Amino acid sequence: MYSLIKNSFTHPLYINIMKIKCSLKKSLLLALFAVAFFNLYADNGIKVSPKMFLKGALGSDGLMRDDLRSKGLLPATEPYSALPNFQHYGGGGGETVASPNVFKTLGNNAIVDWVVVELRSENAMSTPLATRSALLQRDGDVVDIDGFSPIKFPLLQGKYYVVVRHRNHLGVMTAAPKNLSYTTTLVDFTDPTMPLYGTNACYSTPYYRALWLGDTNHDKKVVSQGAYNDVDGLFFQVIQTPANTSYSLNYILTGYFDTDINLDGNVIFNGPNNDPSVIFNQLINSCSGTPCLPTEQIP
Ligand SMILES: [Ca+2]
Ligand SMILES: [Ca+2]
Ligand SMILES: [Ca+2]
Repeated sequence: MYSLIKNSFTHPLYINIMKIKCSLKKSLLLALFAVAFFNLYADNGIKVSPKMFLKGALGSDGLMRDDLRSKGLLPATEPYSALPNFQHYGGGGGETVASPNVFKTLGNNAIVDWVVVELRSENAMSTPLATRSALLQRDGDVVDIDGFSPIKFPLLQGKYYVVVRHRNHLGVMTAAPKNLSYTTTLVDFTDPTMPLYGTNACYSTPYYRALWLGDTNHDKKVVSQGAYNDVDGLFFQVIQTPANTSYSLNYILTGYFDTDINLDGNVIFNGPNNDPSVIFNQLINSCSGTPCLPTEQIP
């Protein structure tokens, strides 16, 4: 009997079965480890660090003004979900600043406004896959709700078109999909050498680029006069403000409004620092010195 048991343990069939079992155990352990490792990174998602300028806020010092922040006008929650002609995708929307201290940072990293970062699959460039509301610093860095981290998307590593948008500027998209991974990738929309999708997609000089300003009515075009122009809404808003009892064209309406084209916290129709004048100035100096009517180039 003992010999029979001993022989069965040393039988080649038994040894082969044990080898297969060990090998399966090893494979299972490796698979579990791989899943855990993947989840660890996938939890954080792919990371992108866009850089962009808004023409309406950009000064000659290469920084954007942060008057909305310094005047206490920035909303704690992103404004995009409430906008007409705007939709969030893939879990985006409802982002709120991590702490009131985020709006207390001064200098180059002070917050200018809320923006939106959007990703599109390399196989479907016309369809948004995921959006995320984010914060824009004075020096152009687009950061997460904590005021400094890169933007995270719950997506797998791969190639994506990157889009950036602002509530009264025209959005832009990269001409080619970008390799995005679990480590941060910089996508610099201020760099005049980075190809963008479309023609005259943004204001461009040999030294920098900035998103076209002035789409106060959110129709993806900047129009100074005639049908569907971006100035009439501003005019009526100023005239119809209840506090403007004398219907003055020079009334200064203070607040967080899409009609505040230069983002200084005031909607001004007529007089010093008025908002329509920045649309007219852009029109004159628009496409390489030739006047053009900017139209959003995102497919
Ligand atoms: Ca910065
Ligand atoms: Ca418009
Ligand atoms: Ca203004």
